[in-house]
Amino acid sequence: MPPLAIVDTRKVYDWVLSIYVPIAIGVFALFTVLIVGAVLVYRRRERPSRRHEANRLEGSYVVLLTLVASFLLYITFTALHQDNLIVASARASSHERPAVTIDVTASRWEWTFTYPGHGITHRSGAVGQEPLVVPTNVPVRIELRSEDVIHSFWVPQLAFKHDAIPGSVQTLTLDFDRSGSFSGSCAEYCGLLHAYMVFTVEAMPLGRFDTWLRTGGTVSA
Ligand SMILES: [Cu+2]
Repeated sequence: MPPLAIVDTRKVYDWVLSIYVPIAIGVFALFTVLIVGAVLVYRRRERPSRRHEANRLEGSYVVLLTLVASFLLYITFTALHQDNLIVASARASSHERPAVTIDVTASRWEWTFTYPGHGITHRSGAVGQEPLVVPTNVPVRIELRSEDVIHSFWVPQLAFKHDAIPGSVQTLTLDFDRSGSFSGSCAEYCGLLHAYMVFTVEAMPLGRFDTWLRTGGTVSA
């Protein structure tokens, strides 16, 4: 069975979050104002109001909440669908021709980064601190494997996380959109030294990356 391709879907979920967050802040602000306002306005009233029902007002809450919830469900499922389409098209074609393929193997408790055909192997985790070196602004294919248990490849600053599952190869196509140094770690508890399973991503322009690759990883990253 060919490996499953997963492409970068951060932007899709960034968009969903950019809609959820303002709505959440708006609702929070509205109810804070209403509660505080009601406390201030009615604090002097000694006897409770004799009105028990406010059908029109309550009805409008229901309509409003239903509309907001339907809208959020709609955009969430649209994003999920888009995500599936991206994954499906990446699987079906090779239109995302990667600039480089890197084998990333997780094991207790280290990461091994191999650049096939270039004789470069870096290791990070309980054994040391060699970085995962990647070029920026080109598709980078990562073949993610695990030698023992489930681990998870996680780079928080890039908002990317994916499980490494024993017995299968997870093919990821990532686009690193900025240069720099980003810390990563294993995000799935995998045993005693799980906390030591950390690594650094060094993202650099393609030209510098090519030099690094040609010289067998000897130029300082
Ligand atoms: Cu792990």
